[in-house]
Amino acid sequence: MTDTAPRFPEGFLWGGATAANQIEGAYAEGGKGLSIQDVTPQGIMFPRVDGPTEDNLKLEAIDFYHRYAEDIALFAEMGFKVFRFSIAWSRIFPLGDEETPNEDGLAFYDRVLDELEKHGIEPLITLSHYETPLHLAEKYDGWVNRDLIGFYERYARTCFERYGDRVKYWLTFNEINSVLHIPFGSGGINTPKEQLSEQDLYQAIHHELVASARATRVAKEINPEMQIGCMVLSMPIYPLTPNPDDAVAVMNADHANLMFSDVHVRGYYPGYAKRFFRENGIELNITDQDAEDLTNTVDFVSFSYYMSICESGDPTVKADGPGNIMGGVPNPTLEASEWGWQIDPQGLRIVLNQFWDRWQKPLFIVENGLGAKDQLVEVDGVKTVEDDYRIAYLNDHLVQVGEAIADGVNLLGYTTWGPIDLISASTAQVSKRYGFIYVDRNDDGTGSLDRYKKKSFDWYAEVIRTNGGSL
Ligand code: BGP
Repeated sequence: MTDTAPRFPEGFLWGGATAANQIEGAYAEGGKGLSIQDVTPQGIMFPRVDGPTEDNLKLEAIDFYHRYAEDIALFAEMGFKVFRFSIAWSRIFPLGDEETPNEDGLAFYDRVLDELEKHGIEPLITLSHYETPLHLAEKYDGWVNRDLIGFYERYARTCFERYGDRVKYWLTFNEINSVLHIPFGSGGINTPKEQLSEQDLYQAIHHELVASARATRVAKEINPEMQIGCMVLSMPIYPLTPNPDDAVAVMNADHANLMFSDVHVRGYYPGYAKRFFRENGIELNITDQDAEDLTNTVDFVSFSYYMSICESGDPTVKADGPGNIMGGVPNPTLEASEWGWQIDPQGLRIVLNQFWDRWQKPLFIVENGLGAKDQLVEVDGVKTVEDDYRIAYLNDHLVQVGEAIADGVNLLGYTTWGPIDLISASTAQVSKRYGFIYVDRNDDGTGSLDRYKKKSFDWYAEVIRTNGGSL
């Protein structure tokens, strides 16, 4: 590569990413069953309640269910090449364990795909994005129960058969490693976290890994052109000091997360995982069929990236920074967002190199962005948000993505998180905004739901138009 070569390859997939429960609303329309999101009005990190309540903003969200055509047209105006969204499992199988899918739910995603096709936007679909059907959580304790493998396989097969000739890129589970910290939100595990044994947690993880691999096998049977990826929450972990104890702590913390992609890419549990199970009295029930299923490895590895953390081998050092769902020690050299997420553009280059070196599989950044409290203002009679802070965050991160590509990393694309304001997963509020498009909705549920372009809208359109040349 010469200095003048473009940093982003031709055909690079620029776009944005969302999840059904954070945009669709219409929680009880079209035959949809309840999902775990419908009973977590405070966000996925908080305890559940008994049923849907009025204070749960996700029940209406930003009404994408009815406004998808208008929203996709705005994405097209920015020049999106790809749009990541999830299918709400409980729209297709309202309870999760029934045999026949709900046609109304399937037809909704046909319409979304029609609209994307009209604008030449490639879909990227997440099959399970923190949206386990509530019935599966309540009756089976979510992924702790082996039966979920079969239910998920049926759901995945239904989606592949219906959409497999028009959708190339699929992700099996959003941020699959987050189940370590949010067992209900991520794995539909109804047993409260404090009462959940490590044995049950890792058995649940094993079931998800097998289900993911089975989905990959089924997809290839239906249409070998389909590309299946795993999706992990990524976070570079730095030693807090040069003390080797801290470096070992980093290695262990890395392993806890890397295991998920290692199994997805290699098709078996790595040695460090077996040691962890052995030393912690975890005896996984792995059948011969499971071991065989796991050999159906992924085509690419996708991940979210928001922040980095530090780790220390000193047990007296305080872990858990504010707003940090994955634990870790705050980095004294970095600034943080209003929610305590430490901003580290170079960390993205580090993760890209680490993942590429480790797996030599194409990578896909499927979430990155800045949650901020935006102020709607009027400029020349037009309502907008002057979100220079968001432009700076994204620009800095994309410069590092360019560096990683120059390092030789094979990267398929980049989708910002929440190209349109949506309901935040951790807070369940709308005021933690990520979008290029402002949605007039407030945390108290008021607002017209009208859409307005922010300053970053034109900025991102230019980045895409120049294939990164304007960065
Ligand atoms: C990821 C999730 C998303 C999303 C994002 C931002 O963990 O995959 O669903 O919401 O984080 O987090 P938050 O909405 O809490 O700001």
